[in-house]
Amino acid sequence: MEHKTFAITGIPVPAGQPVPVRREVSQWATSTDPQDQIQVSLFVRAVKKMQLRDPLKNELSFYRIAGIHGLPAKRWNHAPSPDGFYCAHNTYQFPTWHRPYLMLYEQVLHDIMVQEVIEEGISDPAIKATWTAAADTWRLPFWDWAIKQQDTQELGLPNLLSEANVKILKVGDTETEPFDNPLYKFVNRLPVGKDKWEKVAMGDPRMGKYKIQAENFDKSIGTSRWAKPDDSEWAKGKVDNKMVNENIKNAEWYKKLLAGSIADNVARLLTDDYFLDYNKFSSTRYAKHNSNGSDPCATEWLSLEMVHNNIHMWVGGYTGTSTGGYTSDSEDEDDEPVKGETFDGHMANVPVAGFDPVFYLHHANVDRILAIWHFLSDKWINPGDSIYTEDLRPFTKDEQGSYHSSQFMSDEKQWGYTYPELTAGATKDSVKQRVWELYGHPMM
Ligand code: TYR
Repeated sequence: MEHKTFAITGIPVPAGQPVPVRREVSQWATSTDPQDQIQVSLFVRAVKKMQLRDPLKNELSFYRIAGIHGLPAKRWNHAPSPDGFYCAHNTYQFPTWHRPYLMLYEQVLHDIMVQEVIEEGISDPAIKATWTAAADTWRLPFWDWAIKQQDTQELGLPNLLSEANVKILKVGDTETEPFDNPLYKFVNRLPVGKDKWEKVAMGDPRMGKYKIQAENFDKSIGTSRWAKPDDSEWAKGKVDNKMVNENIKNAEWYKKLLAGSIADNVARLLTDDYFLDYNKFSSTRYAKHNSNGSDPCATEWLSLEMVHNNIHMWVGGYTGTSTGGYTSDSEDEDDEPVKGETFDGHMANVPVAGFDPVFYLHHANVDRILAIWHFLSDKWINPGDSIYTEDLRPFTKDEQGSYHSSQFMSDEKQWGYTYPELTAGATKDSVKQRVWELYGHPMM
């Protein structure tokens, strides 16, 4: 090998400790536990530092990692050029491709916490040890969009994902300070000279060749949610989280194939019917191949990917005419969907979805549902299927260019993380009970 590739191994589990847990973001961010508060500060600061890395020089910058998913459709990690985009959608690789993608994001953030935030910011050895221990047990939080958030007591985004400014601990301190929230939106910058930044469009020609699918994303230097692409503020990135929250609350399934609340559908995905077959559970591909009428039953349409698709649209925003959508000033729940208004946002478009920082917390919840399903079903991809051993490009497990494959992706604990429901001592009964408590009885 001429070049070393990036070894995605998961964050090491600290010696003698249980496998660390990916936490539900709204509980974690409002926790009064000192270690949680340190972790929130480290996480927010690390995301910010990653966003400020030079996208032209650093493959581990936020721009380049986000760009693995879709645009700029550039080679990453010496992998062969993507055939279109690297990301896997409408295929049975959908859940397993996104698993090492999140592990990469998590691992890079952990490295930034330890090597930059702590190393540069703390000199006192005892405080440094406390903050390092917090970083080593930190794992990427998940946004459970099916339940009411701890801080708002409503369905929708938690404050950590919706506020432009957040209060976090000062580095190495027990006092808080206000911080420009990198999870609210991502603004793409290039360093030009010492301390000077130039803001560049996410699809700037200097970033490489690609085809734009949705209009006006080549003009955006900041990510948007429910914005109007012809609005003067579009380029900066306009975020309307009230619209995100209303759409999540209304759960008007954008393809009208699903019905019921988000929780209903998550509960249904975690029932016996779905424990028989990985394909049926995992991807929209199944419905495409197996439905034989215009009104197939829910079990043919409902898949993990289908629920996930709808969340993308409700966070990003989409045009009211075809699908139904609600304006932020509509107080009345019974309001008719807006007609003829054009909304858009990064999360609603595959080529640019990874640029919105909410993407990774959304996908952590998708990954969690996958982990719970695997625990309850003991199923995985059929070893006879070709995707079982196929390379999950561009993700390598060592520095010699060996790719991850779906075959070895089933046990998240082996990769150094788990979820609250699946910690030591969990049994199928305890997990089913917990699913029941969280999501209720599936709609009949
Ligand atoms: N394209 C998907 C749909 O139409 C939604 C989606 C958007 C999925 C962005 C993934 C993504 O990254 O259902």
